[in-house]
Amino acid sequence: MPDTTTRTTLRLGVAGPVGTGKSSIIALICREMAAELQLGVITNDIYTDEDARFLRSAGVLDPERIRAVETGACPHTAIRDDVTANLLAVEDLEADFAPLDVVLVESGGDNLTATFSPALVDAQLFVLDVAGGGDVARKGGPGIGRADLLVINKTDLGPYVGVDVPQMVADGQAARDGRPVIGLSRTDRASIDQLTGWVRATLQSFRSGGHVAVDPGPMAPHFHAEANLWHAHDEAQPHS
Ligand SMILES: Nc1nc2c(ncn2[C@@H]2O[C@H](COP(=O)(O)OP(=O)(O)O)[C@@H](O)[C@H]2O)c(=O)[nH]1
Ligand SMILES: [Mg+2]
Repeated sequence: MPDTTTRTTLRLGVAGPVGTGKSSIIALICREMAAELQLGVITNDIYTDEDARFLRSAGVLDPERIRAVETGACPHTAIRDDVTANLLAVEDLEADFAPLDVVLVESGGDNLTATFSPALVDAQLFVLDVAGGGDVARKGGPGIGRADLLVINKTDLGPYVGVDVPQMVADGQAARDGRPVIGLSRTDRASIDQLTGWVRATLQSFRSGGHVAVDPGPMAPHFHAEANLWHAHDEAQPHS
């Protein structure tokens, strides 16, 4: 478990499937909050540093504060089973730019059920998008059910993809036992304010000792085409 008694930098994970808007949300938080908070970013790409390059080119943060961890074929492993490379990257960034308020860690996003280990992040948000279909929120899973925040992104696309956004948000809420859900769009100012308000409140609660890092739980068994093997990732059977 991270030592939250001596750290003042909140490590915030952003997980969710590819294309749901993780990099965009990190860019949004940087754009909205960089004047108020000292921020850093770690990305987890499979073979490239594409997410880091996208974020640097967005011009919302000093490019030096954005670093990529290249994770190989299994990005969920690097945020869950063996977090060493990520932890070193986070610690280096925190040391180089001390004192940071928040380090955002983007997951590689290879799997609907991949979540962060509490050994790496203090809090995590899980991102779904409206374009992925209204029924995804109902499917549950560790990230949807137990991440600190569920973001249902791209609500502006609802009318174009035939998704009832309020229903999708309600389904997310039903899966979460009272944990927060935000329906987000980069075109909806009120939703952006909700997101930055959540980041602010989570940092405050982390620093006052009121926040406990939770493990959303192991990911679902899944298939690795390259290894031609099924894996069940859990504590008893770590990834090899
Ligand atoms: N319509 C719409 N598109 C969005 C929104 N946020 C992100 N996107 C788009 O979704 C695509 C994937 O975003 P990205 O941040 O790269 O997703 P990631 O793979 O989860 O990091 C990009 O084309 C973004 O421009 C939004 O609020 N509304
Ligand atoms: Mg990305």
